[in-house]
Amino acid sequence: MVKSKLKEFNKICRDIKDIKIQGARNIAKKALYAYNLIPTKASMKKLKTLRPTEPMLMNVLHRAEEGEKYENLLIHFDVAQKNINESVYEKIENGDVIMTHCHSTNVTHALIYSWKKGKRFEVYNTETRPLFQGHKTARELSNAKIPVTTFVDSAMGIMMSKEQGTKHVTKILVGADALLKEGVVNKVGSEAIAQIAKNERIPFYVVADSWKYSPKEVRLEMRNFHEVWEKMPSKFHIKVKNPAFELIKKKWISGIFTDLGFMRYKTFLKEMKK
Ligand code: RUB
Repeated sequence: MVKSKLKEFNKICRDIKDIKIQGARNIAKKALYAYNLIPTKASMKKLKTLRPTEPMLMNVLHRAEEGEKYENLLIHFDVAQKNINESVYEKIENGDVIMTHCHSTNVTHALIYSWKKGKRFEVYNTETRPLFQGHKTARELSNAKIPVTTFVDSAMGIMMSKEQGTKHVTKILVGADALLKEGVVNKVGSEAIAQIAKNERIPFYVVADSWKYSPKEVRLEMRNFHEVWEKMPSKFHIKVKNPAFELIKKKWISGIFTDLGFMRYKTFLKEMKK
């Protein structure tokens, strides 16, 4: 029994480290589950090293360490998502063309909820190289019968304007890894999207659990270049950069949907300071 728990614990750690478990919410939830399997100081230490740039992971582990019950912590994920779903539903209008980037559970769940509750819209999404999390987004939404069109990442300009047969995007919803004083950290490409959105006068919204807030700075994760160029011939000495995330400065953000409701980003930061 203990051996099988250890095996499961180690597998979760490997999967988080290898990005097989991805997205801030999934990582935090799975790490919490792993800690509940083996609630020792050593396992806490190990879990904290897996993705130190994810505040939600750190926040839930810290709460567990402080003695908050596993069941109560788990409830937070669902209650937060329920509140997010309601406020996203309120904002979506029939006929919207909603753009999203990467894969965010907070975003896909809110879109699926809104669709099931009767809102009719379509989604444009990026494929999100190099790991193609956009495929996961497209599959989830399509399974829920939401019309989806996937674009190559570099078509983000075309995606947002009315060119080459595309419709004009009416809203952008992206998830978040970290909610910081200066802005929001999310998948690389997010700030470029936010800047184009500003030019095109498209509202750019962030959808995220408030437990992604961090009062401290967060280092941005640089990932392995093999994700980008798997078998580079050894005769080449080409540097490859693979930044996974970037900061979207708060001036580009039109508003944020969290478990506290919909508000301007500045207001959200004030709430977090209370
Ligand atoms: C995932 C990503 C997601 C956020 C939010 O990047 O940038 O938008 O983590 O996700 P990666 P969620 O796949 O490289 O971890 O809403 O699921 O917490």
